[in-house]
Amino acid sequence: MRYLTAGESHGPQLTAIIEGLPAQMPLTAEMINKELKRRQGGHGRGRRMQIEKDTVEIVSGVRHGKTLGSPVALVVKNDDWKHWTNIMGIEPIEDTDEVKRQITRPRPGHADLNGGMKYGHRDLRNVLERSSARETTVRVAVGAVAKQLLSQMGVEIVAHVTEIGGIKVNPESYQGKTAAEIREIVENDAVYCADPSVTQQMTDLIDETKKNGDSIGGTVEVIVEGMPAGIGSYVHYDRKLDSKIAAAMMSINAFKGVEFGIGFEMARKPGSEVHDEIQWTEGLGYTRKTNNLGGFEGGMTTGMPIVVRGVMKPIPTLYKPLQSVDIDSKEPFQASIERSDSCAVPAASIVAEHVIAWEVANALIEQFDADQMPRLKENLQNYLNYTKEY
Ligand code: EPS
Repeated sequence: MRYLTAGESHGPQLTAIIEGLPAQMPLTAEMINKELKRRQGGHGRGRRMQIEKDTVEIVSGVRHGKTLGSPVALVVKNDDWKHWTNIMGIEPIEDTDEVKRQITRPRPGHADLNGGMKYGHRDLRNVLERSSARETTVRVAVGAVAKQLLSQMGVEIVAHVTEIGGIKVNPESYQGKTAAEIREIVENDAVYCADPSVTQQMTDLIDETKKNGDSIGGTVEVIVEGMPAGIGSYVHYDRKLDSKIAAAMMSINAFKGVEFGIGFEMARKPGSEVHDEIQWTEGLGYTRKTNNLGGFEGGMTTGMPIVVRGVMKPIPTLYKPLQSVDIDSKEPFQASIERSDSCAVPAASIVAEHVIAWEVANALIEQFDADQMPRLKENLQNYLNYTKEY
């Protein structure tokens, strides 16, 4: 499967085209809208989220609630567009106030300066409109389609926030819980945290940060349950599924690092305390005593849950701006102030869940004959039976 997205943050709409979905998969806009709403939530979001009520329109590839096997096109309209029709107008405009309101003071940490140099833009709005995390809306819509495929295959995926600005969850609080149980907790939590005992501290810190005109980052974790062993490949670097997942995590705006299982802790432990011992039981097949490697060996799934975390830097748009340089005068100035969120880590956890859902669904589609949903399910079941007895 593959997909492409298009759209500027304050343009008329976001668009995605997905190619390669199996036919006969149930799909409705309602399934996608539920996820779009979750992405808009989470304590720390700014005023834009009160303007937008993201909903998707499926404009091709689906008939009477089921996929046709043809490309699926998704559209999410930007409600804010009505306030930006001049500044973001598609047609050429005269030298009006809008043209004079150019952005020439790049924000440190954003794509502004490097993007301006790359494409030769003197108005940095031409960069920030596309580099904005607004684009993640339509990637969540695409991921929601992938999640629909996963749910048909018995694969469950959930994301949760594990740290905000130094306040960490206690993993023992959700240890042993299934992805579905974690989802239940997260969906009722203000910062999408699976350990509600730290929620208040996190929301207080976000409020305090906002008051100071600052921003904070954090970490999110994605758990995928129900993946069979041997998905992905060890034979070539670009077929390793863990590397694709890592790339997907890094593709989320403001993400700077990824780890699987016990992650960077592996650097501090001997092999005997890292590798997951193998066992076999009648009915269950092969399992591991631990899951320190986060569900991957040799670029392939082990059959244990996939556990992957990503770190998000603090959002670079600050109400208390940092030092920058005006690209016209070359004089030192404070960076531009744009409306922004003080913390988008909870929202980013939803994005992480969806971009990883896409990679996992795509890996299943690549592994099995997947032109139509019933055959895909049958192939997966046969493969699961085979791996148990292998
Ligand atoms: C963003 C800036 C803010 C965020 C936006 C991402 O938008 P605006 O400039 O319109 O206030 O709200 O996020 C979204 C619109 C969204 O849907 O997540 C940025 O600069 O990246």
